[in-house]
Amino acid sequence: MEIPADLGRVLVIIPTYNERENIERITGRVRKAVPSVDVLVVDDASPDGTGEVADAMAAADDQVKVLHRTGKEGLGPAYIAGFRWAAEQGYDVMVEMDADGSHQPEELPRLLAALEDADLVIGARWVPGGKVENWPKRREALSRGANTYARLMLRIPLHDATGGYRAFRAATLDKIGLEGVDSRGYCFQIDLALRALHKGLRVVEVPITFVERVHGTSKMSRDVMMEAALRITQWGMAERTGKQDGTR
Ligand SMILES: Nc1nc2c(ncn2[C@@H]2O[C@H](COP(=O)(O)OP(=O)(O)O)[C@@H](O)[C@H]2O)c(=O)[nH]1
Ligand SMILES: [Mg+2]
Repeated sequence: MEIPADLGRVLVIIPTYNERENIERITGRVRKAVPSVDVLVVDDASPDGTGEVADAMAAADDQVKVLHRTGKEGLGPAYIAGFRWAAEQGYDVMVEMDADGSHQPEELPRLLAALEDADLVIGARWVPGGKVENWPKRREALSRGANTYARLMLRIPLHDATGGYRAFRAATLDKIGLEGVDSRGYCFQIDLALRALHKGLRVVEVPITFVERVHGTSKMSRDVMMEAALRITQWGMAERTGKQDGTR
């Protein structure tokens, strides 16, 4: 399927940590679903050899690139490195996508179509038409709870602020400014959405079907959850007391 030509050059950024069994399949699906887009794998020196698998794909396909980082630093720093690389290469749209098949490449044309009238498009689970498949009840409750807390605490009109299937215009990332972003885990997603809203940018949610991974394991951890809970609370308090740090 093809995508709106006026959006310009699109890069799908896939962060990986131990995704050896997933990375070829997801990259192949992206290349097949939307042949005009390029793929960048950002690997944090995965011990399982994901980086080497990605290198082999890049050697065989000009539209696949790899960024190797020296160690596991979390999702946020991996995406920031990917965004910087994309900006240097002159891409116009940066897409975030998980490696594990949870985000379906076949839905990408719909996200990109919505970007025609938006600055940031978030693929959302917790909106009418959004779905999750095979997610344990516990994970669903956690995600719904975190999103409700974020919506109320931060007074934002989003239902899936933690969602990690997204399309940004390059100009959106420029306006947000990534210098002050130091969120590491999933609260990185909330951080960027909040910054975009505070800049008055158009943030739109599009329903997606999120499919739980079959291979490999989740990197969700207690630390990641604590970081998100603490940050949401801090940002919410800062908003209420008028002590925003100026970047938001
Ligand atoms: N480069 C990099 N990728 C990561 C890191 N943590 C998670 N990821 C990737 O981010 C995506 C989402 O992580 P996942 O473990 O599936 O989270 P979940 O879906 O919330 O359980 C996957 O592609 C992971 O490989 C990290 O520290 N560095
Ligand atoms: Mg996952």
